[in-house]
Amino acid sequence: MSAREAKAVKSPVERTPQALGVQDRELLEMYYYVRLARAVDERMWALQRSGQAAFVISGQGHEGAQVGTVYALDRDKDWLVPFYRSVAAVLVKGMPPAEIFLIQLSKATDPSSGGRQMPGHYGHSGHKILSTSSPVTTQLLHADGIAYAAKLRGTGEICVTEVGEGATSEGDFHEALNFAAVHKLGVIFLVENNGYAISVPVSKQMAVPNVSARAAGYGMPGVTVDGSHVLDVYVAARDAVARARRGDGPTLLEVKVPRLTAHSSDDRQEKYRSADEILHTKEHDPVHVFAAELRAWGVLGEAQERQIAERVRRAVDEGTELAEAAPAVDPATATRYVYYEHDAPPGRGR
Ligand SMILES: Cc1ncc(C[n+]2csc(CCOP(=O)(O)OP(=O)(O)O)c2C)c(N)n1
Ligand SMILES: [Mg+2]
Repeated sequence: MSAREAKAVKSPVERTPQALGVQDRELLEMYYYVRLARAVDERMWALQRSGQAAFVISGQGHEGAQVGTVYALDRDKDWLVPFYRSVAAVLVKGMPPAEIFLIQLSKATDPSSGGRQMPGHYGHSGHKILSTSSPVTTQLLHADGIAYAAKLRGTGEICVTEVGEGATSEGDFHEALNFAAVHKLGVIFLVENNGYAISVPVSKQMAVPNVSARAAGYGMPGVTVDGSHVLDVYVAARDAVARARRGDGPTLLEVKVPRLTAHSSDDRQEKYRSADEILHTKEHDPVHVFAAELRAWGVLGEAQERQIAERVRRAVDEGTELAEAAPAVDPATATRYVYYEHDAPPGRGR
């Protein structure tokens, strides 16, 4: 075990999976998704750098926060209202890598928008993933709407929505949290705090160290967890899900995560982050920290590691091939869903 891994296994919360009632099978499934999300993300960059995709907005570093949280949902019944870094979240919710690459390549069969949205704007009606808008923080109000409808209809569905810490400065954040708390809605507000809003550090965004401190002002629990420790995220999310399911209302779950890439493929983070900081951020990489923890708990051996790596490699390669072979969008349909089409089939442009 390297010095970095030895440091990593000392979780601030010395809790074991057994004590928390989490089975090895569940931990290994979460680890698979963490690894899958990283590999899908790396492939997205390769597609962009080779000129096939226009743009990448990465989830690298956010995998532990998203896998730990979405894994706590009933993935068939509940809803996800994602943001642009939600690669891991949409995978856990059921979107296969091939569909992520269809979105990335803006193909006609892209399930989010048929090639109409920018890459990173995830949505999938079949998997109960709400379509993503470009203005940050609007999605929190959509999550409230979903949870309010579920409450009125008595369906028992709950909703996770994701947002960055910078976006919590928007007025929509206040409105969404206040409304959810007043009406005791089953929403989990997952704030993925990666320390930056593009180039703006969190210290210029807010005068409190943790976003979760704001929860008290709305009358809901606020929790801050280290996103490198996936088990800790999962346990916090499990508590929030149980509270929402009981009808006791929303939770503000802040997960501190490392931003392991530039903001997007259009950004150069070396302009505003020192080389030293970029290097040290890697110490919090959830892929390595979680793997070290699983080994220390005796959950992950070499054979399983190899098996998981092979499964991930196959899923990413097959997904890329499927997406690359898929048909491009027909330019003649560019205005579809924007303007009324007289001769469109029912449901198209009407
Ligand atoms: C309303 C609005 N303002 C500004 C932007 C441009 N913008 C896109 S992402 C972003 C930074 C958001 O930072 P944060 O919420 O911390 O999320 P992160 O990208 O760090 O995950 C900004 C300012 C936008 N999309 N919408
Ligand atoms: Mg941020």
